Amino acid sequence: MENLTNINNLIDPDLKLKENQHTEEGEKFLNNPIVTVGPVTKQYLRSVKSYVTDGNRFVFSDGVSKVQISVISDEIIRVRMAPQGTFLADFSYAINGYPHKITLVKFAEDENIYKISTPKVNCIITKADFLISFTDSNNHMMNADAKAMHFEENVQFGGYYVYCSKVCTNTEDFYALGDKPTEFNLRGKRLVLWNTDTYAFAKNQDPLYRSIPFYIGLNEGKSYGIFFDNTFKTHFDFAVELKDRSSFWSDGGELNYYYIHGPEMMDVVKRYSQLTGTHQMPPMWALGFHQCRWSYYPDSKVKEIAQTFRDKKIPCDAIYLDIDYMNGYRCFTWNQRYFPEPKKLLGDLKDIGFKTVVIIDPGIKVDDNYWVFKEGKSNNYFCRRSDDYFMEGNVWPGRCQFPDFTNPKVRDWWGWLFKELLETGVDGIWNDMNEPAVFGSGTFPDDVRHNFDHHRGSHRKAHNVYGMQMVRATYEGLKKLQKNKRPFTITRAGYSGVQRYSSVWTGDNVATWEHLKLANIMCQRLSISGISFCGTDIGGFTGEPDGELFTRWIQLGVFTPLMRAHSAGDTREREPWSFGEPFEGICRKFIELRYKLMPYLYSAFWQHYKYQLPVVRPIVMLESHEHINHYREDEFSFGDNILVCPVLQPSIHNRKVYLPQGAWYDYWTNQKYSGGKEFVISTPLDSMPIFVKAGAVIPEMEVMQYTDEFELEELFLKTWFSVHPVKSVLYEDHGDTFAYQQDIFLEKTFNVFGSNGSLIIEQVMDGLYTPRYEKYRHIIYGLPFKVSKVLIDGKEQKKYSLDTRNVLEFSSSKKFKKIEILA
Ligand code: MIG
Repeated sequence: MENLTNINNLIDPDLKLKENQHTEEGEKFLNNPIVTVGPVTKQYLRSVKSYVTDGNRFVFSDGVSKVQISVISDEIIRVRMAPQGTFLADFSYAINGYPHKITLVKFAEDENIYKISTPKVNCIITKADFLISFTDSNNHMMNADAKAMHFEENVQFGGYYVYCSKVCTNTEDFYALGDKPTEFNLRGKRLVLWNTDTYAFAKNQDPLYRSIPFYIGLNEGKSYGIFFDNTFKTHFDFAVELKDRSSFWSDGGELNYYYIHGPEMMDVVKRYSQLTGTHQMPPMWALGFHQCRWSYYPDSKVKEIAQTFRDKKIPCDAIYLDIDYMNGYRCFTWNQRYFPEPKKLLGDLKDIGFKTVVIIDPGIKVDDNYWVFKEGKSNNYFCRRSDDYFMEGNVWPGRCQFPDFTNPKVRDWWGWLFKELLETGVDGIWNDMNEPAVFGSGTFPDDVRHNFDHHRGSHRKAHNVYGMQMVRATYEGLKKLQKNKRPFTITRAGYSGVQRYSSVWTGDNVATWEHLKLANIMCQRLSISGISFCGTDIGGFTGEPDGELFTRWIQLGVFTPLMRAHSAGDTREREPWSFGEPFEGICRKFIELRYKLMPYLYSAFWQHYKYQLPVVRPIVMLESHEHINHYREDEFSFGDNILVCPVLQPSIHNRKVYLPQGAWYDYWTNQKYSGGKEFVISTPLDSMPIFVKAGAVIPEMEVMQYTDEFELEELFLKTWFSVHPVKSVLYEDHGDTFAYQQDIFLEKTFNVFGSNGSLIIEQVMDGLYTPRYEKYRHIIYGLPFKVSKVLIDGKEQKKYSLDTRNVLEFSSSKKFKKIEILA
């Protein structure tokens, strides 16, 4: 398989690039032959002639074109270009709000430049050639235009192709951009964002299902981000055309981007999340194990699968119904033959602790006897072509029409359609095919019109947000209908900001070891692209995994925020027991681990929601200054304190694992490591490399078969000794309501301090929630001394145990303030 980035090397950057807009169904590889035509027609900004200022906004003009530069916060600067001097209406589906933290904006000018400064960033505009660059407060260059911004008229549709081209140094690397199935470091790649249904996608295939026009540049240990908020088909080139250039451009819309300052990569991601929002707290059950299949039917089969989980004592919270539960694939209906009594079925599943998630696609069957079609038709809710014909296309139900989810009225209508499903007992909604996918043609033709929240546009403009607006309609509908209960949604397509409404999965992957590696990379990439709540089809959607591959995938899945096994209907059975022993037992052990770690994962989610920290954090984000880390893509940090390295190859007995600087403990053996280098770790099939940061307090719960199986009597707090102070967070709330947004939550911080003869654990509590359990069971590892005394809030605790490995155990009240363990 050829990586077409090489072919792209040959293209002269100043020639117009043309490509076919749509991928044929089934077409696999970085498809669209790129044809070069015609002479240069691009117009570049010329020298700056004048400017006006308006508070924190500055508009510069070359006489015709205008550029607006706005200070969004001390660390975020927005740039917009109007080729003919008129800006488009300012509207964005991605932006959730501005951080509003502007300390002081200064404006200065000399012979050659204008300079807009905040305490953190300078934006410099050269007068002679209109080049824009960004430096930090020490005047260190972070990001600079290589050429003036430019544009090219689109005669057919109106508007402009818009281009921005940046200097790229030979030490600069690139990250993020959503779901690309390629190396983690994007330097040397040219990529396109155009949501595409890509069944059995291949490594390097581009584009896939989601469009996240946000990337991170990392140069000499310093990071910045560019968020190109443009919903048209966008293009990114990271030193492909020219080794000293990175560029981004779009087939339409405004050249509108945010420069996001770091210098830490974590800061860039946090600030991107401040702009585009984070996930809400998911219902706790959604962090459990999910079992999916295309499709489980009839109802007896669904019950049998669910019951087998219980019989075999393999924890599971959710089971999915794929398209066959519907009547002729009509959304919001039930197949009478396979599911004659859906309410009873869902009730029975609920009785044994199962939540049920059902699929809903965007295509609505053209059928005048079908209420959803009738309502949509009579209210004029379906998409139309340029000359007002309906947009019709074939998907699962046959001939379909498609709601225009970019119309707020349509979203509202769509939201209420879930009423009956919820009354029947459905707990979550799975949105598929929302790129949107159409059989044969791939997607809608370009001329289809959309409301775009009253900012009107053709499908060229609305395509990349269609799926996001569908799942938004779904999420908002569920939220209204369920009142105070948290909705659970999962979507395939999305645009920046989709995380506010949904979790995502990476689409139709393949049961190969290469795909297991891609699964790991893609979740890390999505995570630093603002989408923490993501997962992959565990086991691979198409193709047949063997027991070993499936087991290794379950192990990785424990550490992906969404843990869902799924498979296509033409594959053999694919449940955790399908491969027999020893695989079944090992899968159970790892799914149990997921449940043990639930309080930890839930706390990591809180840190995402509240502090914009991604749940999964790649090594390069932890240690950007080490150049070799720019290429690491296997190991990652799961929350603050756990580092994992999945096993990604068959029949290996050990693998190299890099541990970042500081002390680490092997989760299984408690062996201590001093990080900052690689270690060879043994990897028998029933294990995987998991390390805990020294000084961490990891909260764990007793294994349950589903997240609310019983009330906890105590919570385990596992602490690993450290001489350096370390802070850990434990977050608790109702698990399924929005009360946390009214301060009904409990955030606990544990501060651990160790020395030669003592270990001190302090607890600080914030919030109004009271968990039901009363006690902590403390387990302390790695103590370098013999314990002679344990004090809890100054009082001696006589009851404790020490095992032969010097592991200390004792109980305390959940309200303790200070524990002292003394030699
Ligand atoms: O055309 O609903 O990615 O997860 O099982 C295939 C059937 C449609 C594609 C999804 C997959 C799902 C399947 N769907």
